[in-house]
Order: sequence, then C-alpha cells, then structure tokens
Amino acid sequence: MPKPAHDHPHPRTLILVDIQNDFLPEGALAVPGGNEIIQVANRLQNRFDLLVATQDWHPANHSSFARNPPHRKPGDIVQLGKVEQTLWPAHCVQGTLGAAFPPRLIQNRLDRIVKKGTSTEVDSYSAFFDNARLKATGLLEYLKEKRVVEVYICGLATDYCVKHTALDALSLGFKTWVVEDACRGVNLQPYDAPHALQAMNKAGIKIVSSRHLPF
Ligand code: VGL
Ligand code: ZN
Repeated sequence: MPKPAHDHPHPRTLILVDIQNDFLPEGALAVPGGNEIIQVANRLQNRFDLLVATQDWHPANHSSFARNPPHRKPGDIVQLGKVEQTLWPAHCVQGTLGAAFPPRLIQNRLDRIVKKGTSTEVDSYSAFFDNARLKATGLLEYLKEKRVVEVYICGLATDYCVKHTALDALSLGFKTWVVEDACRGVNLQPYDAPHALQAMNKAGIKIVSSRHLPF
C-alpha cells in the first residue's frame, strides 16, 4: 500500500493532464492513441502519494473554438490580445460528456481536480496559469501547501497542455518529470510531440518511461 500523502514530508506527486473523453480518438479534439495511456496512467497512480488531475473546462463560447467569432477553421492561428491562439474544434465544454473523465480512468484516489480554460477570452494550456498569464489556477498554492518538491506529469496532449504544464512546473521550481509513455500528442505537424519532448528535455525536464521510474 502506498503511504498516505500526509505521512510523507514531500509527497510523490502525479499530475494527470486533460485525460478527457474529447481528447480520446472518438472525441471532438481527437489525440491519436489517446486511449492507450489510460491503462498506463491507472497503473502509475499506485506509485504516487498525491494525485492531481486537470480538466480542460471551456465555456461554449470559448475564444479557442473555430466555430465562434471570428469564425475561422481549426488549425488557424489568430491573435487574442497579446497571445497567438491556435483554433480548435469545440471541445471540453463545461459539464458535457466530452469534458468528463473516461470511465476507465481510475478516479477514486484523485486528491485535487484543477479546471482550466474557463475564461472565454483566454486559453490555458498550462495547469498553473492561462496563456496570457493573467490568472493562476490555484495549483501552485495547493502543491506548496502539500510541500511538493517534485512532480511527475502525464496525459494529453504532449505538444500542448503536457508541455506547457511541465515548463511552468519547472520554472516554478519543481523538479519535473514527464512520463512519456503515458502521454500522446495531437501532432498537427508531424513530429510535434517528439519535438515537444526534446524541448522539454532541453529546458531541464526529465523524460522517463513508466517502466523506469527512479523509485
Ligand atoms: C489541449 C488543445 C486545446 C490539451 C487543450 O489538453 O493539450 N490542446 N485544448
Ligand atoms: Zn482546450
């Protein structure tokens, strides 16, 4: 049995990023092979004391949706205030089945669920801040309160929310690991996911397989 988190001075922490129906192959913003990570993520949970899951949680009029004004097509890039925004098919609308966790994902041990992308005007790839860095989600305070020093990150998608969450975790001072076989990428361009892993590694994030965790 893993030790309960409160017994641990620095709980081993896993952040499960956006493992939601809309990012599975049948979903609105399908991530190829997204379903393959659920088993890996379930098994990983047993190795950690503290489990955080994020949910992309958009209002129906979210500005990252191509269907909303100014009505472009998915993949187009627009300027939202100061930040560039890739437009996506409508996905993970608050309260819909697409935004829910897949039933196969074990959820009864989740300590905290972080919802992000909830403001209409700005997207949030990172679990810590929105893309314009106007607002924090509260995840940083939560991890500090739990005395977390090191985070392991997995989920969907490697080239967007996993990458931005990991880079923010690192820059906020956490020793940061990405469990690569528990991630899949959107790959709008071929090799986006491997390039994202390369960029994360170069920044100082450790890329590891679930079979070779250092504990
Ligand atoms: C994501 C694109 C749009 C992700 C979320 O979870 O990686 N990607 N919204
Ligand atoms: Zn989104």
